[in-house]
Amino acid sequence: MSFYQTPPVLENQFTTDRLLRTYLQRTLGDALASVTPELDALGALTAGEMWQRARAERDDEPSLAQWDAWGHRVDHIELSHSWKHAKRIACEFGLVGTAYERKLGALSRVLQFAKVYLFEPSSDTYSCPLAMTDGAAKTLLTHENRALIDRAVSRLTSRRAEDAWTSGQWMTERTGGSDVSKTETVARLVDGEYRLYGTKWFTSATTSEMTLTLARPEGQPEGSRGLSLFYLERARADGSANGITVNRLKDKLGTRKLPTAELLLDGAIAVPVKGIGDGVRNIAPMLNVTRLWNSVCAAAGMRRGIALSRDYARRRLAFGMPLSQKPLHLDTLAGMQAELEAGFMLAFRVAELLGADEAGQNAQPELARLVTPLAKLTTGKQVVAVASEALECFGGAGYVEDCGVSRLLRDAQVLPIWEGTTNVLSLDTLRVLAGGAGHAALLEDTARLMKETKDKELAAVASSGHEAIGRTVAKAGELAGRDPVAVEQAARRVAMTLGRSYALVLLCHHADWCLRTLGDRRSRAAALRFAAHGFDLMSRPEVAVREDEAAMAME
Ligand code: UCC
Repeated sequence: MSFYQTPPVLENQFTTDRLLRTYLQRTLGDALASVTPELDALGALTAGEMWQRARAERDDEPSLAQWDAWGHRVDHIELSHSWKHAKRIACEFGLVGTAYERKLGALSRVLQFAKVYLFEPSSDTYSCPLAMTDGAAKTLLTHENRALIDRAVSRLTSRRAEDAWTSGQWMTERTGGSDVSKTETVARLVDGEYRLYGTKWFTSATTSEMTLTLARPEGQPEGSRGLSLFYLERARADGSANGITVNRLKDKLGTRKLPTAELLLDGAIAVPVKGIGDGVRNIAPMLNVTRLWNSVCAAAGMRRGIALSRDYARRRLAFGMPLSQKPLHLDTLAGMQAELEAGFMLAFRVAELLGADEAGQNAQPELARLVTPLAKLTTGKQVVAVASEALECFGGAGYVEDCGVSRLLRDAQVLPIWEGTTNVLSLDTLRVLAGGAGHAALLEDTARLMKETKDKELAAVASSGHEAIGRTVAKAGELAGRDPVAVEQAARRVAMTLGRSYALVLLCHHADWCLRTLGDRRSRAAALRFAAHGFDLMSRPEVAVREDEAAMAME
């Protein structure tokens, strides 16, 4: 009889996730019991119906109809079925709402992001509009714009799919996605209301009911301070388009279900969110929330790749035994799991800090400001590497579209790009190091975590992480004072060292808790393995060969 390989099976993604469960046991304590049924249900859905749908409907992509049969410009974007389905699930489980209901007080963000972590890999990137929706609600509340809060926030956080809105975040123009200060969109005051004119070059989830965007009111200076933050709705009160036309949908490597469009704004009516000027500073609350979503979604992508690879390793026989018994394959899976555990700790630490800040308990804004870009840039790189390994775990089958694994890699690749590339976030890290108390807060936090880590080996490894952070902060400060080119050149190594070292210290702390409380040694193994992968990238001498290197880079 011919051989046919059995495909991988996903079990309930909550009940089978040791990392998520031990983390929630430690952080939520007694409150975990009350939310377990909800997480259990979402874990079943994401492994079952949602995952099957995402695979079965992989060719069902959004489409744009610009004209109707009679020649009217309509710009109708038809969404994939899985997106319509995902909206209902997102509302039902309160993927955004959980954070604003605050039933778990300071830990509400942890619960919310546990849901996001379960939901994301089967959502066909519906997590993108949810991230921006969360960011928009947070931004409107931060700026205390009462009229806009009354208009939008209950819709953005609603658990009823019939009422719920999502939001866009329209920042990128042809002039650049990183250097937003060059934004060309103009805001013109016409009969007492602002109208926007310009082109938005990448608008994710273009079907959202509202958006936050940047434009330069006429007469305002160049640069990001002359920009203002605007709120606008996609349709006017009579249902007609709000001066928005869709030029085309982007043909992207991944996130194929996400309708990303180029838009023309031709008199779109918009409302300033927080007066005129300082648009970049005013949109920052949104950026920080979406960067956290990005980090958690990166961890979620790693987890899904590992869950599939692990199941497959038990089924796939080669050279006389299952892959799960092959030392080298186990070593590969262990390396992937170690990266996940560290990235997970980093991403969820940001969620803890945001939740604490929102609940007014033990708020550490300087630490949050520094570790948000660190988590995003660290996990964004990790997920691409881990997703690539996951494909390789399947051999040729992983490279074939209907296997369902290849999408993980294509979707992972956006995570180090949008919401700030690795280099832009590395420069943001330097900006934070130069400007505030972030590094002192980070060292204080790692010192505390280190002290609470009792296992000898874990404590020693945590201590190396703490020391690497201290050395790196000192080196960056010294370079900044002496040689601005050298510090910019080293920015990625600085940021990666801080991100990976902090992740290591957090993981050692968690592993120690697992060891002492549950007698479980697996996170300990993950911490030691992650340390062996390397966390201090600053050992390379900065200088001397700089000119040669610059020449070598370009030729
Ligand atoms: O990609 C996009 C949407 C995709 C969907 C997202 C879904 C994500 C999750 C889903 C997972 C599946 S929208 C485009 C995203 N674009 C970006 O992220 C922009 C990247 N570029 C930067 O971040 C740059 O660093 C800029 C734009 C911030 C640099 O601009 P400027 O003009 O040079 O900015 P400045 O002068 O450095 O900063 C202006 C002010 C400063 O404050 P003041 O005025 O008090 O000195 C900064 O400290 O803004 C402050 N600021 C911040 N504050 C800048 N960044 C931040 C921040 N992150 N937090 C707080």
